[in-house]
Amino acid sequence: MSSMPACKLAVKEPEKEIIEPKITRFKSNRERVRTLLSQFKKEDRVLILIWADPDSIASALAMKRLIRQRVSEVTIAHVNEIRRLNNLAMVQLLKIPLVKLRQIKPSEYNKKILLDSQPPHNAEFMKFDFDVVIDHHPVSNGWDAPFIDIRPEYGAVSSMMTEYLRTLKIKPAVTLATALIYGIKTDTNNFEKECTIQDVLCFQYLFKRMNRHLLHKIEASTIRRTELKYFRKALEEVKIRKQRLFSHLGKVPNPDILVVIADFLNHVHEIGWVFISGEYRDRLVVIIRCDGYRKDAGKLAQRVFGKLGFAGGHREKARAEVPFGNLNNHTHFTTRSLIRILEKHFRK
Ligand SMILES: [Mn+2]
Repeated sequence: MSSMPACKLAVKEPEKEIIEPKITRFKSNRERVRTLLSQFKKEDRVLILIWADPDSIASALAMKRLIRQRVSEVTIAHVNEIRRLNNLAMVQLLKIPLVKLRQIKPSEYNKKILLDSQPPHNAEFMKFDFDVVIDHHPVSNGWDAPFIDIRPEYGAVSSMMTEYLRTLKIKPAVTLATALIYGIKTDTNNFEKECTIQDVLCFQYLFKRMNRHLLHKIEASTIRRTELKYFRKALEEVKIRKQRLFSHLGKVPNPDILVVIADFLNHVHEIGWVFISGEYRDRLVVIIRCDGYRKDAGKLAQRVFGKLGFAGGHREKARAEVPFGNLNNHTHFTTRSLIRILEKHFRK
């Protein structure tokens, strides 16, 4: 063995107190589950805390299933307002028992679990000492817990929770399986984002147990009844120039409807680009769609709107938000104004 020269530059720094979470490594799934369950006693009242999104909601439901018969009480509380229609549909259709953190007294619970997050991710979470933290985001510093399971390589905590259930040979009910499938699909963007073979295997396992009608209804719930009128407006305003479709909707109550309409109009045959804009809180919001083939929506958004406000996205999807004050002749913005801003950049 060749001897390495000792590094003379290594000066001993005064030790700073950085708390690093002690992530336990387990030899097997069995050992991991056993250690998790050993954190709880029959008389425990358990509070599961989440930032509610499909992955965290499904994971919380799975955790409740894992421990509900081993403790005296399990409550799932969320710190954020649930606004996305898909997520509201998920909670309603799968009858997921959730309460807002504000509505309960955390001091009435002697055990606390954090799922799909780490304490530094949210000021509300930092107020608590957690007994269990299970997550798939990169590990953050400044906290610790008796049981920590963080696997950043996983696409979803829903997959990790599915492994816990499988290890204990608990067969998920239809609602739980459907929730977990939706959690995995959402966080991996239907497996288009990075994930592991475990995510795929969990998906396959859950697929047999879920209800595809429920899943479809959850995934399809993207439009409020009150937003239907914006489709009429969008269609009335549509102008097509050289396979590019433009439509400005005027004031909108929520920029999400612009996204829904842009995705819808992106289905039109022989249209290469879709530009849908609207006014939201004194800003012009522009949603851009294209097929991404020899086109780059993100770069175009940057080029056109980058200096005026926020602009960004990927090859096939992009978004820009510009304060109206930064636009020339912004007093009466129309579909023609939208065309004028963008056409300049296409002529180059
Ligand atoms: Mn997640």
